[in-house]
Amino acid sequence: MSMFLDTAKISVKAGRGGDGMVAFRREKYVPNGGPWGGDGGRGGDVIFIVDEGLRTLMDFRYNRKFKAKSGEKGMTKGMHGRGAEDLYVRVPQGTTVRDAETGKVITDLVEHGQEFIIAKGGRGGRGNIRFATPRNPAPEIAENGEPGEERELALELKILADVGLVGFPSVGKSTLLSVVSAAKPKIGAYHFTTIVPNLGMVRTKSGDGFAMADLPGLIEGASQGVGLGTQFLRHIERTRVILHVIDMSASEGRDPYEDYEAINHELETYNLRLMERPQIIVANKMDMPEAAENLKVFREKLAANYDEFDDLPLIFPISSIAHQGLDNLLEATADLLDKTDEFLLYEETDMAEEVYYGFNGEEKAFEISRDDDAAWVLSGEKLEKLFVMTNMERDESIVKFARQLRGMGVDEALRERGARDGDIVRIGNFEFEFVD
Ligand SMILES: Nc1nc2c(ncn2[C@@H]2O[C@H](COP(=O)(O)OP(=O)(O)OP(=O)(O)O)[C@@H](O)[C@H]2O)c(=O)[nH]1
Ligand SMILES: [Mg+2]
Repeated sequence: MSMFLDTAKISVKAGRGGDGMVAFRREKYVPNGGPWGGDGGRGGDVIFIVDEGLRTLMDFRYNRKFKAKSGEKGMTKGMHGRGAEDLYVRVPQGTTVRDAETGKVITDLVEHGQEFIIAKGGRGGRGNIRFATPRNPAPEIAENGEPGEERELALELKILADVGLVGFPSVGKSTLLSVVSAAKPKIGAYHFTTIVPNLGMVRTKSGDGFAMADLPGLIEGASQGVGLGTQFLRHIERTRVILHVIDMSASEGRDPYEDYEAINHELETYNLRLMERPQIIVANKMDMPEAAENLKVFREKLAANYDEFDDLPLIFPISSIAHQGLDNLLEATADLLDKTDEFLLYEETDMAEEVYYGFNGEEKAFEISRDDDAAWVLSGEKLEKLFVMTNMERDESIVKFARQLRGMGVDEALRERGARDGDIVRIGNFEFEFVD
């Protein structure tokens, strides 16, 4: 995976419910049969499904809009319109879905096969059969279908690497990945050779397997966006173990221990939880002449900064180029992975509280404002939903809608605000007169 696309903005729209039907039974010699119009079918949902075969969000680059089909209209003879099929959208394991506007996390999709209804299809409108009453046996009324939910989403994918290689540029992270896995990352004697993470599958001698990612080099200020900055620190968020790679030969004239502290400082600044992950120190480039002496000094400095009761972090001296010390490092990494639980990325309370169907109690029923021409303007999610579900071409539907408004307390609220008989009331581009 040389290219790695890890964010995508998409829009999803569930199918609209089919409109209910107004129809009457026509029988020979019976001038006015009973109502016979069926309900509309439900609109299709848009459903995310996790597919572990996908590794990137690349597909979403070309395909950003997902729309489920509408339900069919109700039919005569009381037959229901057919419901639309749901639209399944495959996403890679580890996709985080956020509301694009608020940035709130809607869901984290982690398990293969996991499904999540991201946009709920509209319910079908009721046909006129359903409105028949003893007093009105032949109603000319039917509902329009409910609109499908529509949302703008931001998808994020963090590499599902178990182990992340972090360190300054050119310390040998990619070289290490290339000698312990089949990955072929670019290696170079210049900084920021790696600009997108590479993932490799590692198998230890004793048979354990894990995924390792080399990450672009960090530098001081990375957590504030310096260098390749936070966009890559994000990739470490899902790793359970961090291998902190250090150039022990100090080939660039830096001090290995200062490097070690500087990187930890960036991890800490970016997100405290990164420092909760267990770290193994990888002392690389031990094939170089100065390395052994530097390692001795490094150990002393490390010990001096720890209480005698604290466990010192593990240090593994290796040479990626000479393939030395690798087996021990990998076994120790696998052991540490065994002992480390997955990190919950978001606290439960960060999740958006959302209910996916119908009207929910917290929805504000309606709001009243005034236009420049003094007309009263009604808005609000619940009211607007009722409005679009009303067939405004039929008097009976309008009467029903008026009754629903009264039931919601709209009339009373208008009166309180000073509306008078004959004032214009507006919903969208529909107008009617206020009747007191
Ligand atoms: N002597 C020696 N050189 C090494 C060793 N490992 C890597 N190098 C060299 O160090 C340089 C940088 O190696 P990379 O693997 O590209 O380093 P990196 O940490 O991935 O660098 P960035 O991607 O730029 O952050 C290359 O010239 C490597 O050949 C080692 O064990 N010994
Ligand atoms: Mg690299």
